[in-house]
Amino acid sequence: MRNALFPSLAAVAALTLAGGAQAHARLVSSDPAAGAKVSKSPAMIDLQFNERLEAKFSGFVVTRGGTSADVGPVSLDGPKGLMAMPAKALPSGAYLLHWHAVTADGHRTEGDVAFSIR
Ligand SMILES: [Cu+2]
Repeated sequence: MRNALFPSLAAVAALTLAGGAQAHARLVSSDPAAGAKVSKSPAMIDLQFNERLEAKFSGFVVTRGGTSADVGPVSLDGPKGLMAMPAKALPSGAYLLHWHAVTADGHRTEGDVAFSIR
């Protein structure tokens, strides 16, 4: 019994680890970049990931001082990217972008990008 059970559990664990590590979306780059101090409101906000995204379940919100900024709607920018335009020029200040991304395996990751406009 023990001999039969052990290999199958090990196989499941190995598959789970391998699949998860390969398929989780990780942020590769953003525009504005994390920590950037840009001189004027960006015309477009763009994020690029290492994996293909599920459009329906991926997106981001932008806030300034805890209040949501008028950015969006968010759409795909290629299979691995998300983009959105501010409805109008964003005022000076510190912004926090919070993204969430779901890949084909259904795994969800999320993170933040802080930037500021001078
Ligand atoms: Cu995954």
